Amino acid sequence: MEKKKISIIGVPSDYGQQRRGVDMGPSAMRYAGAIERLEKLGYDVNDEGNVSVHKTKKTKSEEDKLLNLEEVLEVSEQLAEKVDEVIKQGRFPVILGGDHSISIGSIAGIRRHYKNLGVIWFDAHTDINTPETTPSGNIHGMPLAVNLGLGDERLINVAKDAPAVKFENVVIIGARSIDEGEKALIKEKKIKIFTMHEIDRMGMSKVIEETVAYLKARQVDGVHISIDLDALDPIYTPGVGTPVPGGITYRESHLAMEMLEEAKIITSCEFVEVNPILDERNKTADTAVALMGSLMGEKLV
Ligand code: EXY
Ligand code: MN
Ligand code: MN
Ligand code: MN
Repeated sequence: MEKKKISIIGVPSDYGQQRRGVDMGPSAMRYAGAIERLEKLGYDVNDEGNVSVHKTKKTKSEEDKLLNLEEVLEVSEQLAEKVDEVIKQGRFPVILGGDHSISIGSIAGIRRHYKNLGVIWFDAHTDINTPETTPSGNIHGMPLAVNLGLGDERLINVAKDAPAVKFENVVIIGARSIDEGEKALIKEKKIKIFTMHEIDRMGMSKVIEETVAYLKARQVDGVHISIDLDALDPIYTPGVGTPVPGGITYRESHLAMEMLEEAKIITSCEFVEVNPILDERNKTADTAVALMGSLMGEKLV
């Protein structure tokens, strides 16, 4: 039987936020054995290397509410092309970040191939701010909004020829730090969300069962999972730029990945916000790679 083909794409970008180090996330996950782990599962793994990220010297102009907009645009355009290319080759994209603003480019490239894409946003945050609601100007707090067609036109246009993700095709899991503007939008658009409260009450097993049933009922033709390592409690993933206490446990996150793999609905994935400078001996990258293994079919027995 022909091996399933995977392409690893590194995105060493830290432009979506202000803390140095997250641009080393791809290396940290490679050193944590991402490629070997997937090869051991029998996949044909192609490491496509990194999207080239230039340190541009652009000066910050006051009215630029969005920080590093030009740089994020440049990375996003390149990443969208690269992801588009690997999917055209029939390969499953595994994208390694970099801060969460890279999802503007990754999902832009993915969306070109699906009419009704589902998105699972596994994150302590909802990343659904617009320039009007952002408290920080950091674009890593906006990528879900941009993929829904909300926010700065230049960011939305990275996917100019692809349908926006539909509000009803999104499931957010793990949120526990949500800005007022984001809460209003989530309520207004009735976006499916399992905050830590729901996870505590229902248990992760029920949350994933409902997530899979919900997306299948939406008749999605693909599902992208965007895994922000800050979804887990900082005890397990200390190496993230915006840690929030009271997160998902190590086993809950693995159960989620194992159940999503069983459901056979995931068509692309990304692991973001791994910052080795803030980490403890590459613990966060190790956790990311272990989750990757579970998502891609590793069994405990
Ligand atoms: N909601 C806050 C903001 O928009 O600035 C914090 C965003 C953190 C985003 C991290 C990637 O999840
Ligand atoms: Mn350049
Ligand atoms: Mn995020
Ligand atoms: Mn986050």
